Amino acid sequence: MKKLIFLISALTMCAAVPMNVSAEDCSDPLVDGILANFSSYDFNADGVTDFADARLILQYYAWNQTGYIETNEIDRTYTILNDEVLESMSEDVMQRILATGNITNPEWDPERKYSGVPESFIDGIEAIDASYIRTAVAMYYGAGDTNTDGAVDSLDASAVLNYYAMAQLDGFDEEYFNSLEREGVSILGDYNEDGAINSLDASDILAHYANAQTATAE
Ligand SMILES: [Ca+2]
Ligand SMILES: [Ca+2]
Ligand SMILES: [Ca+2]
Ligand SMILES: [Ca+2]
Repeated sequence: MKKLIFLISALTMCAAVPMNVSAEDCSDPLVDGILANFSSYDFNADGVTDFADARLILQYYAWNQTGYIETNEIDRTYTILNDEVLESMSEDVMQRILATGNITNPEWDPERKYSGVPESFIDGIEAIDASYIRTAVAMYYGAGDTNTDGAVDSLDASAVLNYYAMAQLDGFDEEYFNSLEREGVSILGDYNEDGAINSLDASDILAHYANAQTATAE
């Protein structure tokens, strides 16, 4: 259980995951470095670098933590690692992760390296590396593009509404909680940056989309 708590706390560290993803709010040389070489973090080689690639880092980390590579057993407390993600982990993916996935590493700024985070949680491929990649992905696509397809449009608005409706009604079921859709909305869904993800964001996204359509038509 201790490991899980660290995993979650690493994901919510400000330096790694700002709620507000504009560049001025979280300029970080490590994030800048990822953005400068963005395609080399496409660990599953599907042509895009997105939150799924950040998850692969978490998966790799969980495997190391639980000895999966040795024993073929998975600690199911890492519920974010669903079967679909597990199946996608091939030798090629691991090689790519080993090549570029260690964002915080022994060459990292020593002043920051030890500020509250144990060294052993930094030098290897860890949750904090996933956090940096997630932050870079969020900055690359920007607020509102919850499905990271490069457009802020009606698909994003309906994903936000779906998230909001579920949060209001029954809460998130396990499948939705583990989904990339939920992850994308939770990170990029606060389009109007008021600290909440709700129908206002959906309507602002639709307004943005309508304006963009009008601008294109003119
Ligand atoms: Ca990818
Ligand atoms: Ca690291
Ligand atoms: Ca989108
Ligand atoms: Ca909002």
